[in-house]
Amino acid sequence: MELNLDSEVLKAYGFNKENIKITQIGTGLINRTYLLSPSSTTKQYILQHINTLVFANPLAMANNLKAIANYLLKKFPEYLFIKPISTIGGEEMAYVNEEYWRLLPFVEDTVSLDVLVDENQAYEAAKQFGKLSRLLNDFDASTLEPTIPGFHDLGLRFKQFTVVVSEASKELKDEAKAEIDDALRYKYLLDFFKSYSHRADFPDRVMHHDTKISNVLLNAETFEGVCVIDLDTIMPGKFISDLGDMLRTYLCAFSENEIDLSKVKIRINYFEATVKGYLSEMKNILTDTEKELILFSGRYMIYMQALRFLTDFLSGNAYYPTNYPTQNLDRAKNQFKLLQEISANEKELQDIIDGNL
Ligand code: GN1
Ligand code: MG
Repeated sequence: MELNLDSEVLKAYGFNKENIKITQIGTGLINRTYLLSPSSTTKQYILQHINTLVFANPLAMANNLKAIANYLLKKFPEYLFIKPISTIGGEEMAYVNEEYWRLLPFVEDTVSLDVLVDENQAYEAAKQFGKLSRLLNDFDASTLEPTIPGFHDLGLRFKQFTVVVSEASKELKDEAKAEIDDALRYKYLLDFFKSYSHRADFPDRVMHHDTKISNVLLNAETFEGVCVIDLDTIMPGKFISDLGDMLRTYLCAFSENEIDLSKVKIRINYFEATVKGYLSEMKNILTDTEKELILFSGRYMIYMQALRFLTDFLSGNAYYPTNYPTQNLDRAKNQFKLLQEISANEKELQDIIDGNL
């Protein structure tokens, strides 16, 4: 396979192409990730190419990580925070041929899962993300720079959707008619959010913003949570971003790529495990308003992801890589089905939340 990796990048970190095994790994849609195994040591490394079409300001990303790493090291020295390794020139990232790369340590004896097959994995993952939020509770989120401005701003995502609808071809709009109708029908979720957004006890926190299961490392034997990874989108946000994306991605046994919608169902026990794991860290930190919005956080994130996939389909699949032309439309269908499942089980899910608060 063509690795698409300039040997100058390796040199920036003191590696030599001849003495290193390089494997492309990971399933992220945005950045390319490689596992480096130098023959001179048993240590392994993760090398990532940063997609600057998405992360237009890699320096903001590097500065955020540095500030958070310093804070955590000082206040919670035991906490395992995976921060990038500097180049031999002492830079946070390698800049080669107008592209940014960064190197991370590979954490031994851990696994990253693509699907959850046991509810304890949901508990452990939610606990890890909750723990990061708890440890950063006193960190002033306003000192961080958004690495993607408006990333989880539902109002902005809705606006982008309406603009794209007004510009898309009739053919694409006809194909996506049912999903466009769904997107408009669920707009009440945005209005509901707006009615809360100015409350004093609805703070901006330091959020990870990408809490899917593959972004947590679990112990390879016990499957206990070890640490969180993929820290590009750490920036200020509402608690909704982290808990909501866990609810979006942990409850169904099949991913957003599943096209058989009869398989898109929620697993109540995974819901309970996710809520329990998160609250084991955050119960005493969340405000009353945030506690009221626990179930809503899932709805917000699922709706936003549906809008993002649908918007991308209508604008010619410019953002999310696809394997076939209608994949982003199928992903949107999948997310709308998931949203419907949350509504159908609302009472039971809310009872679980209430029982754990
Ligand atoms: C992208 O690259 P990846 O797979 O970690 C996206 C997330 C979406 C996710 C959907 C920077 O994440 O917001 O939820 O795809 N990240 C960015 O699979 O857009
Ligand atoms: Mg990511």
